[in-house]
Amino acid sequence: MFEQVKTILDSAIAGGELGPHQRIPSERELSVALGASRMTIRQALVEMMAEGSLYTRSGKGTYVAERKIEQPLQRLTSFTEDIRARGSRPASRVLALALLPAPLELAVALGVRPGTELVRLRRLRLANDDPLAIETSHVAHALCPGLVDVDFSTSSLYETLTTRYGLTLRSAKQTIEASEALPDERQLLDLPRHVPVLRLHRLTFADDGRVVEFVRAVYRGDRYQLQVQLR
Ligand code: 16G
Repeated sequence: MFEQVKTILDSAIAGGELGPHQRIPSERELSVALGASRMTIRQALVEMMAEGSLYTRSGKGTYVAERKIEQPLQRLTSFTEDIRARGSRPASRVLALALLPAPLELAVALGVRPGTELVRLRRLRLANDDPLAIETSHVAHALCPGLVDVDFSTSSLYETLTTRYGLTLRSAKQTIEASEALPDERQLLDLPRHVPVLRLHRLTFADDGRVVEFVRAVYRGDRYQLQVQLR
């Protein structure tokens, strides 16, 4: 029975009858309208909250969440491209942009000697001013001298690497894990309690096979959906 209630609500959201940030009817109203017990309604709502299609505001009711951002995994895309593709406005809050000598782990990942100068760019990524992800990118400074002077609040890293430094980004190796958010990540992402995050690591390669970028990213689990086509 609760699966049926979920299906009805899911289709109302998919069909646009219930739009993002719209308050849904109360448990009591839904119970009357759908002829299901309040316990059944609650079970459906709890599951939909866990899936990220609904959220609550304490004391104010239950609301429809924004549609998740679909990141296709078969193509190498940037955050800017993913956000623009859904008609939203990408931006960043630059949390750090500095040079650092490569510690061993990063040196191994990027295929450079430990101590090699790297650019480290840590950004809070926003779509229509909503925080969605924290990304920490590392690029060998020799590949992109002057990158530390770029204003990344509006610029795209991939566009900059391509147009200013002539690097053609060709492929990437990415790992994805579910995880709990750390307190500072939770705060930056404005993450509701109990919502998990996705941790992504990406090694991005140029067309000549060189590693260009090593990224550690934390994405809001309630706002992201990773899609892959299996053949
Ligand atoms: C994506 C990439 C990231 C890259 C960024 C560039 C992950 C998992 N993926 O988010 O590696 O640095 O795009 O975005 O982090 P930009 O060109 O909009 O700056």
